[in-house]
Amino acid sequence: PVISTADTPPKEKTPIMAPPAIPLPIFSGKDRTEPLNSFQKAMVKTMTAALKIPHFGYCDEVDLTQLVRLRSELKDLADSRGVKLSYMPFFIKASHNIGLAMDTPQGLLVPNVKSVQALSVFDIAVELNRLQALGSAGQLGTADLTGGTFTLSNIGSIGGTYAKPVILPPEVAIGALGKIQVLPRFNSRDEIVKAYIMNVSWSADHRVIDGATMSRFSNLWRSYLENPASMVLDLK
Ligand code: CAO
Repeated sequence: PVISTADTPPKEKTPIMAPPAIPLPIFSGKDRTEPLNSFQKAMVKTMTAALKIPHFGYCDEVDLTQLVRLRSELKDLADSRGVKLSYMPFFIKASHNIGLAMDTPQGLLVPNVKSVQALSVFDIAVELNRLQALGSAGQLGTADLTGGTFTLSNIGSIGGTYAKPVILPPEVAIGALGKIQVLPRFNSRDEIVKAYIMNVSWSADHRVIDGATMSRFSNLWRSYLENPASMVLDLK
């Protein structure tokens, strides 16, 4: 069909913006052999050991609408104390030394926030800021990189909705967090509402954890994040 445009108002001219300066890849056409650094060698060893574990996967979606609102209320307060408050401190608090996969200039590193059970969300944010600053400077040491019991991998801060995370031995479970998306969902009155949805993908060692245990854990973790007020009540 032909759509008449006679009645449509003339389009406003959009100002021409300079394109963002993104460095273009350089194709030399030649192969290059690069030696692995010590962090990359450790990753090869750990991930090869990891795939000897019989993994099972379990995915669910989490409605973060209330958490998104809560964080926006707290973000400026944290900023005024010199601390960046992302969603990670909440994700970490809702689950114990919690490791977090970190994309650093040296490659993938997994430092951990110790004794999460004794820390407030703000304390976790302070610790996360410290680990991120050390990670970016390539200064994470053995104390921060060992002693984790469970890992969370926020791949959604880069992109992607679901993942199939690989367990970091000798841990027995890991969770990957997808990007938070604004999506339509039904509320309890059957109305369509705007919701902030994030998918979580768990992998667990089936020699130690069965699917029902994983599911019960995921339900509890999800319930804290979907009702962040309950974290204030229940979690130290
Ligand atoms: N969906 C949407 N937005 C997200 C998000 C998500 N899942 N995760 C983070 N964001 C937002 C943050 O809220 C923040 O927004 P504001 O500027 O509004 O505060 C912004 O993205 C930047 O966050 P961040 O990445 O600096 O901080 P973080 O605490 O969320 O994550 C860290 C820290 C270290 C987990 C992350 O930087 C990182 O390295 N992620 C990659 C992990 C990875 O490589 N996993 C793969 C392992 S297997 O190879």
